[in-house]
Amino acid sequence: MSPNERRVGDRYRITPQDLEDFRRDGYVHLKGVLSEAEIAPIEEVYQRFVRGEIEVPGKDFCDMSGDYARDPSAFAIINVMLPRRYHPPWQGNLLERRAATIAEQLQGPGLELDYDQLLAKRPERPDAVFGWHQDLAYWPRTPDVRTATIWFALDDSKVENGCMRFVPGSHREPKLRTHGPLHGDREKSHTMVARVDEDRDLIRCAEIARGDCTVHDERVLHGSGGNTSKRWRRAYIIAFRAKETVAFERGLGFTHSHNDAPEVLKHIAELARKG
Ligand SMILES: O=C(O)CCC(=O)C(=O)O
Repeated sequence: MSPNERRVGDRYRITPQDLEDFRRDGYVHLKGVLSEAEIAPIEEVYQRFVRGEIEVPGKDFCDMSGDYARDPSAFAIINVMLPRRYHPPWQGNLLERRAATIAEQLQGPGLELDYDQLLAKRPERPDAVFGWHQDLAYWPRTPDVRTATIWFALDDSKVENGCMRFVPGSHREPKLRTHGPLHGDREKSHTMVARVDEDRDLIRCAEIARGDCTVHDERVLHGSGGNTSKRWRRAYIIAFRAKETVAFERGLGFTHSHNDAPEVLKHIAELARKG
């Protein structure tokens, strides 16, 4: 089925092979989720965020490869948390609607949009490395952990500009890997890193084209390398989780904002560690 045939209104059709890949590897690559014409209005808003024209308060505009003290002009990975909160007209946009249909086909009914995020790697920033991690290490565990995180590419995403890398099948390991904070502690920077043995673990680079996405679950190990190219590597991420899980998170005061109260973030980290 061509991408044209897969896009039907708000829906993107998943094949049995996609489902098999997702279950076996913990992630799947989907081609042509948006057409070039459909990307244009999204890209226009995206660039306003990158240029700082849409106000994003506090730590929700930060560098995912550095610490919070870094000046925006020095950001290697521009991270915007919860863009739909800071630009409400984005709520219900075409990517959100299509992504919801993808999440449902891969993980079943009863999911809702938990958070969105923009991650833009500046050109010629070999330090724009996103450390290895499993998303569940950041989150409280709930009875229904189903997650579908849509990672949508606004640029061709290749090894040289820091595409996503996965350890396929790692979502089936019985325990999460140990994670530690990248810089000092979580107050200084949000990022945590898991130990991955790059000689022993099977690593697959997910090179995908503009308009494609990968979808990953909550347990698969993933990260990305630096950007040594002269091009940006821009991603728009939308994560869906079980409705009850999202309600539980919100009940704790956890919204995925880096501005959530420090005691909430500490509590979440404790819960995540206990498993
Ligand atoms: O964009 C990246 O390099 C990392 C994204 C990521 O870790 C995620 O979406 O869970």
